This record gives sequence, C-alpha cells and structure tokens, in this order.
Amino acid sequence: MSRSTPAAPAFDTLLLTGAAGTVGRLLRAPIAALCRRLILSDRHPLGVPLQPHEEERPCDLTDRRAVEALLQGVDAVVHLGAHSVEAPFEQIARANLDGVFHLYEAVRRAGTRRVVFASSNHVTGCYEQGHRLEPTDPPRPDGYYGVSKLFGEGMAQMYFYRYGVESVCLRIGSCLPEPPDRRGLSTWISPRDLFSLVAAALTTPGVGCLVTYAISDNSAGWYAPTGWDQLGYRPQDSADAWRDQVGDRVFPEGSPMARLQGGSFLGIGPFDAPD
Ligand code: NAI
Ligand code: 15L
Repeated sequence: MSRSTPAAPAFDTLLLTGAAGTVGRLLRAPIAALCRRLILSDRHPLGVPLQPHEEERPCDLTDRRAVEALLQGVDAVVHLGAHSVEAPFEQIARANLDGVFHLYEAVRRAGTRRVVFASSNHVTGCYEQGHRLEPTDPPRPDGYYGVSKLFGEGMAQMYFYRYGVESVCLRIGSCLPEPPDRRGLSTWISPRDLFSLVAAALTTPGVGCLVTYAISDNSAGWYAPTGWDQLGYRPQDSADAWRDQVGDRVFPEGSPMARLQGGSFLGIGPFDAPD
C-alpha cells in the first residue's frame, strides 16, 4: 500500500483576530489546514477547549504594545477584530481606527508577510440597491463603521506602497449560515465560500494590495467579481436558493434602509454628543 505524504501547510504561524466573534468562530476550524500553529486572539475569552495546534492569546487591539507582542513570529494575519456594526464615532474609533493602526504597525515591525483585512460592503452602503459596483468605484460609506473600514483599506494601501506589506481587503457582504432577508439575496456569502476566499487571499502569490467584494454566487448580487480570478475564487453557494423564503422580509418601502445597499445600517444614527 502506498502512502502519500500530506502537503506541508502554507504557513507556520497564522493569527486570527476577532476569533471569539461570529466569523472567527466559523473560520477557526477550516483555517487550521493552512498552518502548523493557529493563534486565536480576541479581547473576550473564546470559552471553548483548544485543539493541539491552537493557542489562545487574549489582546485588546487598543493596546499598542500588546498588539506588537501578539504579532511576534506571525507569518500572516486574518484581521477580523473590530466593532462590527454602526455606532457612535467614539466607539468605532477605538478598535477600527486605533486598532487597525496598531495592527499594521505591529505587522511592519514583525515582518509579517500578509494581512487579510475584513472590510465591509458598508464602505459603499450609500449606493442605491441594484447599482452594480466595482471595487474601484468611489466609496460611499453609510456611517462611521463604513468610514472606519475605508480607513483600514487606506492603511492597507499605505503599508503596501511604503513598506511592502501585502494585503487583501475583503469587502464582506453578509456572512451567516443563511441569507436573513431580501437584501441578503444580494449580499450573502456562505461560511464555506468566505473560508475559500480567505484561504485564497492568504496563499495567492503576489497580490500586492487588492480590494475585492466577498459574496457567494448570487444572481441578485450588487458587486462585480473583480479580483476573484486573480485569487482563483470560485463560489460554491448562492443565495438564490433562499429566494422564496426571504423575499418578503423587507424594510419599509421608500425608507433609506430599503433604498440603499447598506440596509439596516441606514437606520442607525445620527448620534448626538453625550451630555
Ligand atoms: P463580531 O462582532 O461577531 O466579532 C468581532 C470580534 O472582534 C468580537 O469577538 C470582539 O470581541 C472583537 N473585538 C472588538 N473590539 C476589540 C478590541 N478592541 N480588541 C480585541 N478584539 C476586539 O463580528 P463578525 O460578524 O464576526 O465580523 C468579523 C469581521 O468581519 C469584523 O471586522 C466585521 O466588521 C467584518 N465584517 C463582517 C460581516 C459579517 O457579515 N459578519 C460583513 C462585513 C464585514
Ligand atoms: C457588516 O459589515 C457587519 O459587520 C455585519 O454584522 C452585517 O451587518 C453585514 O455587514 C451586513 O451588511 O449584512
């Protein structure tokens, strides 16, 4: 009987920030195939047993020195850690502005090869629903959260063109087990497709600094697949299968939530200054 030797993992050490969150919990198991050691980091405890290849390293992204220590010996990072919904500016700024700055500085100093940055569809959430977007179209963020993701993409560009740190910025649509509503027929990405895109974003050689939308093969998708060929991304799933189930889950007709791509985020804010 012949025995085949398993292929060596692509990386020795990978870091997953935001590991205790929704997407972190979905990516944690499949991402293990890409590395010998997986560092799971969040400001909250994971609260689940660790596998032998896993290491838990709690870290608050707002602590610059702690982030610098976290990146020591890390070959590549999937940066999910963030305030992930629209909120007052002060709340967004801590993890999504300061935290991203700390992350990229630590990456530069540690010589980390690649960042996969979890950007968002909310960078362009003020476009009308149905408008088909290229990643190069002018941004139209739908709130402070969307602006913060645009800032992250800007940091990715700056750290590539000045310091050679490669990044893939994934403008993720809606990553859930199923599309939640009619908007999801356009924005949904299955956990399986997101993992395959993250894996491609980590391992495709010579990406430079690439921005691409991250959705499944949705026929109602609002985003051109620009960048997918370069990464070899071929979505396996489609929101179309849920059309009948979610077709009537809509926001009030004529409201910004129903009219613009950012959906429910258009219903949050403005925020008055605290007294
Ligand atoms: P989530 O809110 O469930 O997870 C984010 C994690 O970041 C949390 O576990 C939180 O504790 C951690 N975090 C927040 N502030 C932190 C800090 N100061 N220091 C350390 N950790 C901190 O969000 P989710 O859904 O898992 O999203 C993951 C990433 O993907 C986020 O960056 C989000 O903005 C982005 N994204 C997610 C989408 C989705 O459909 N779930 C769509 C578009 C973008
Ligand atoms: C995001 O960027 C959020 O992090 C996530 O919670 C979802 O709301 C998603 O976008 C979406 O637009 O559905």
